[in-house]
Amino acid sequence: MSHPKLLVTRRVFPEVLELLRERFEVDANPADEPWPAAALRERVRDRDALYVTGSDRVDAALLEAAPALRIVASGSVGYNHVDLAACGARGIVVTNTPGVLDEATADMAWALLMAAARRLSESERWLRAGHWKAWAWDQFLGQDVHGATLGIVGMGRIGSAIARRARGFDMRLLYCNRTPAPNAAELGAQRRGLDALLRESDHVVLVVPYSQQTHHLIGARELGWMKPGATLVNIARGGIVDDAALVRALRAGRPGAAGLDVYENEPALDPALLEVPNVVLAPHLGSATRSSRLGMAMLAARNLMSWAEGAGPLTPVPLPD
Ligand code: 8YV
Repeated sequence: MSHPKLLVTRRVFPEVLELLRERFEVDANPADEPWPAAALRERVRDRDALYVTGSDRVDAALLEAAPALRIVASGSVGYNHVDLAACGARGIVVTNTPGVLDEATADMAWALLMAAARRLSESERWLRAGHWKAWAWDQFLGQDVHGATLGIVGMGRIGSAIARRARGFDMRLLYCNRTPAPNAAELGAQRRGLDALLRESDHVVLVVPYSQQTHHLIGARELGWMKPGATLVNIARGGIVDDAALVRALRAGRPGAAGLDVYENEPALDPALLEVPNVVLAPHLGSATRSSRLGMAMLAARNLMSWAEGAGPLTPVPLPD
């Protein structure tokens, strides 16, 4: 029996490709740069399955070009890059990779929070530029993290992992969710509306999925609710924060600092962000540890393998009716 045809959109770990080749006839992009849209549409034409990352758009135009497509496996927990309604309408299964990246992403939220609150990037740039001539009492004074109030917008799996780490810093914990988090009492977290959370928190971490409802959830008005000197961390998705408004707010010192892993229009971020000193910038590294990325890549592959064996996908994304 012939194997189903699979398209892999970017370079992936060799052991993952090896596994996929056991069950699929694979056409794999050997490069990190995605194929141009027209080339991708051409390559997907006869494919039964598609292996993508969270940085590849699977939109109606692509699905239109793939009449045989039955499954899209994404190596990401987020799935806002996949047109779920169009997949549902065509009976295409979509899978993501929940769970395997929670801890690494929570670590990254803390790395950005600490670096931003204690001005690590800014002071390192200054030091490397040869400006350090003498120690001074008030050089690069940052914000206390220990004993401060941490606001988590989105208390899901990753938000909870961030919250657990806050205990070691003796922090007061607030969270914002559409519904009460079942583990809030165990985490010692109190629920607030977004407005109150932003007003009360010294440090705010955004961990909500991107959707039409969360587009520009944090804009000029919301940034204005934050305490002067507060820290804002976004490890969720670009587009949840209005980047242009954030640049203006950082220049005005409210918030005092930001740590960003994700951006609108990634990887072409707003050049103004590069000019603002009080922001720590990372190139979408939230899940970037070897064990976490390999775990995600393997789970995406195992979803495809399980589907190809007729056992159904392991971690399907619920599709709209
Ligand atoms: C991925 C992510 O690295 O899982 C997600 O949703 O944002 C990251 O962990 C990114 O989407 C590339 O696939």
